[in-house]
Amino acid sequence: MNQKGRSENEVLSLLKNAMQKDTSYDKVLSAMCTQPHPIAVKAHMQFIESNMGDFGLFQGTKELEEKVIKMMGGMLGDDNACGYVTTGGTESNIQALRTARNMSKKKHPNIIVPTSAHFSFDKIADLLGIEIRKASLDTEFRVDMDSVSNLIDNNTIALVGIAGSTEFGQIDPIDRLADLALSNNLFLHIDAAFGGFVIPFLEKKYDFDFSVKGVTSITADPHKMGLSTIPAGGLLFREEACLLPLEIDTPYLTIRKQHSLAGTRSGAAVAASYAVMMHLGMEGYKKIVKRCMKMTAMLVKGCCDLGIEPLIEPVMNIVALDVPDLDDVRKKLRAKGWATSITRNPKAMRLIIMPHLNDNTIELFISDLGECIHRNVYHI
Ligand code: 0PR
Repeated sequence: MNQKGRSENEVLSLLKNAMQKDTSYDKVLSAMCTQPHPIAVKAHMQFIESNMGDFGLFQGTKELEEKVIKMMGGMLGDDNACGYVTTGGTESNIQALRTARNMSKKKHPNIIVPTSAHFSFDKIADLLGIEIRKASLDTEFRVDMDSVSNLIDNNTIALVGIAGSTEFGQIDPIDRLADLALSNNLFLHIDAAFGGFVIPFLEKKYDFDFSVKGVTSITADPHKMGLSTIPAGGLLFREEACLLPLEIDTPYLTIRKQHSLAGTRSGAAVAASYAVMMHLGMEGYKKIVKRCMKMTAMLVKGCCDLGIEPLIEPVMNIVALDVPDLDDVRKKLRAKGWATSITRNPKAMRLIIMPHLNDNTIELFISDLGECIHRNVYHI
């Protein structure tokens, strides 16, 4: 740090320079986050001082958090669900499995997740000392039920289903996982970090939430398709009792107990989530998802016209494309400003069609993709 402080203008100009190196979202097809809704930004600024780590001091924000959880519960099939606003999908997944572990009291616990599970589950295995068993997928990248059944043993404490997998946007057969969980007396956690704010608004209906008997907890993130600010994740439990194993005594705070993993945590993101959910309502999110799905269909059609097929018919606004010479094509696209991503197995181009995109961007991307591929053919 400098001995002498710099003027505000100087500092702001340093920030401006730094920001110029950040990628603007215009050509980003690799992100599950997006530009937050303007009302979320306003609310975030308004509550910038609020700390939910000591919510006795911030009763107003605490009430907003309760309302966010109530709205999310309603969206996810149980008005009476309980939980809290986390820092994101990783914290929600950690905390859900921490509850499962603490409730089970098994000495050598294991959990079964699909191989499509987000890497936060590998962090869970390491942090919580839980063995993580990976069930294989079917040809449509849903978890294979036989594989899950075969992995269950006396030390299994929980099953995990993904509703909106990170790489393929696929939804596991949650109803069948729930049957298996119920018959084996297991905790069932659903990772809908991305899909939580998408699936309820799709034309096609999927059973993936608390409306399915046997689902114990759900991760769903306002800071992804919820259009809130970062850091806003959501962790919901069907039963209030599931919060108890997370509680820790906090004798010197204005609150007696705390159940979050983070200590100090953002009240601003809580207010932002409340504001955007109140403002958009179910209808508003439905419109946003409809628009993203329309762009997704447009992208798939354009790619098919180029001879590039998706690995599966997209279930939500995530597309995995079978692009020849993938690494080379992605490099060329990057040189044209496009940020794309990949799936691991099989390796394909992964694109997420978020609300910050528009029809023109999709057309431009298809045209640039065509150019990059044809240039490859020409070189051969
Ligand atoms: N569960 C699922 C199904 C996810 O897709 C993700 C994140 C998480 C859990 C973890 O959520 P947090 O990152 O909020 O802890 N999926 C993306 C990923 O890690 C997130 C992302 C966001 C990636 C923005 C890129 C990006 O630019 O791949």
